[in-house]
Amino acid sequence: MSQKLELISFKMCPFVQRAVIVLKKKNIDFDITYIDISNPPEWFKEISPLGQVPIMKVGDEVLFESTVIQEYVDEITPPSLHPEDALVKAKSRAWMSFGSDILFAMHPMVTTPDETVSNEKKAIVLQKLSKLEAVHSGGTYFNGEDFGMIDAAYAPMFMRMNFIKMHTGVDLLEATPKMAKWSEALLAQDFVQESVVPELPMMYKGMLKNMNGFFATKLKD
Ligand SMILES: N[C@@H](CCC(=O)N[C@@H](CS)C(=O)NCC(=O)O)C(=O)O
Repeated sequence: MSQKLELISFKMCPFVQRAVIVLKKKNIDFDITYIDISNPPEWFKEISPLGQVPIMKVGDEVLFESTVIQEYVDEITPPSLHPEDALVKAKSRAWMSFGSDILFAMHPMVTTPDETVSNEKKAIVLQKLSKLEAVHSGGTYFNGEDFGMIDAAYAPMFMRMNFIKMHTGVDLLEATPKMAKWSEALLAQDFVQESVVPELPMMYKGMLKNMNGFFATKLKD
């Protein structure tokens, strides 16, 4: 690799974390710059096409969209973390995209003050998890015993589900045992634990409290 990669991040963002996991799993040296996404600097607004993190600077070029960044990092640092078989790889990519929909339902589930809306979002999350349960290999990771790109895409979601369980007692994985086992295997990996700032569990609790949504009423102590 000729140039050092630079990831632009927001500490709480699960999408940025996907790319960080791939970079760490592959032992790639990279820079990370944190911004406050609710008050982004001018230089960020100028270079981020959607005004979202993650973006990745590659020399003078800018990449956006977490899974695209994941794929780019994987492609320039062979061997790939994707399965070799084209069909298995295509299916993995489809289920990676499915994971983004779960993250998009989880955020309003915990932040809306409206109990009915929160319950509706929770039902969406649980229904999607049961679909995922049906297609999971039953092995340590999604496709079997090898950690892959799809595992990097889902680990940030499981980390946040674990924070929710830890801080509110709500266990989103209680009806999906393969998901619970998968989560445990992913969260035990050093490169997953080291893909976030150490204070993230407390930041997540602070976010639940500050957003004052329905899940704030469930916070322990
Ligand atoms: N589809 C995007 C989603 C990224 C995303 O939603 N990032 C959030 C932070 S976690 C963001 O930048 N939000 C600011 C905004 O949408 O204005 C991806 O996968 O990279």
